[in-house]
Amino acid sequence: MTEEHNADGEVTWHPNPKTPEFTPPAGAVDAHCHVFGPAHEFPFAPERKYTPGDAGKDMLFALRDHLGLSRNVIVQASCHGKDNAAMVDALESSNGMARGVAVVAHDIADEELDRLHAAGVRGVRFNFVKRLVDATPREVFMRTAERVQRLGWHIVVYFEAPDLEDLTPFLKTLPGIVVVDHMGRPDVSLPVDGPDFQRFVTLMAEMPNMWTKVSCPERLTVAGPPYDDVVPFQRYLVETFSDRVLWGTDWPHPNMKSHRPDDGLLVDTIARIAPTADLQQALLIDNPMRLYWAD
Ligand code: 0GY
Repeated sequence: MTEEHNADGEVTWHPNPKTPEFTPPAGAVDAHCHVFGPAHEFPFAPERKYTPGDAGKDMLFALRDHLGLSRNVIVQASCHGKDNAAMVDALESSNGMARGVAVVAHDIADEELDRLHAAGVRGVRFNFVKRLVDATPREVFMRTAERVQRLGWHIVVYFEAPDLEDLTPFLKTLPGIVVVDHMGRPDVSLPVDGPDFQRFVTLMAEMPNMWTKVSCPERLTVAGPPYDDVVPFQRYLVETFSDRVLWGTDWPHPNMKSHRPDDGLLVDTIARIAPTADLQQALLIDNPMRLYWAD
């Protein structure tokens, strides 16, 4: 362990990411990032499975500007449980340049959902990753999914590839738009055209209401930066489902142990995963604007 690691042995975010060589088109959206604390103001949840370092809104907005991005979608992370206060505070400080995805209890009051909507929340996240959260029964998630339809919210689901087969019937019955985090976390040591990744591709083809984030190469990679082993998976989805893909940094990269991701390098991968101006426009602007800033 070095000074770069926190008490849980996790590496912290990169303190001075490179200036990207790739210049994002004006108005580009980082559609998957988080805020952590600061803990003295926004304490972490007692039931959390990891304790990150403070990585608050000011750091996020400075990073956005450094990377040449314009907007953020801030996704409630498991370390803050169902207390969305840090995320909502960031939305309210963003001059309309950030939207949010919340984690809520099934019995949350309608008035509280309205308050989250007014702050800029446009989706709710269901986390199925066992190392991050205790399991929630599917019927509880379904009830929440039905309740947020009146607000036009979408559902963000986070699961790992081995769970896809079991989850498929549930995913198919979710109402509205369903956004899959991090491409369903494929095993990138397997071929892009092999049965594992193609199971996810087939589901995307069968479900016109399913979108995905071509994010998280830092966590999926076996080879390490510059993520040559993940880019083919991202590019495949961008080229096949160009109007249903989102991109995000995943800053501040919770639970990373292998290396400290450089967010400038992550921006540089965009040119490889979306090789034309039209694909970049869809991935970075048109798609996230349609999903998060339609109203
Ligand atoms: C991510 C991925 C992770 C963590 C969370 O909610 C979370 O704590 O999503 C992870 O550890 O894979 O999207 O940030």
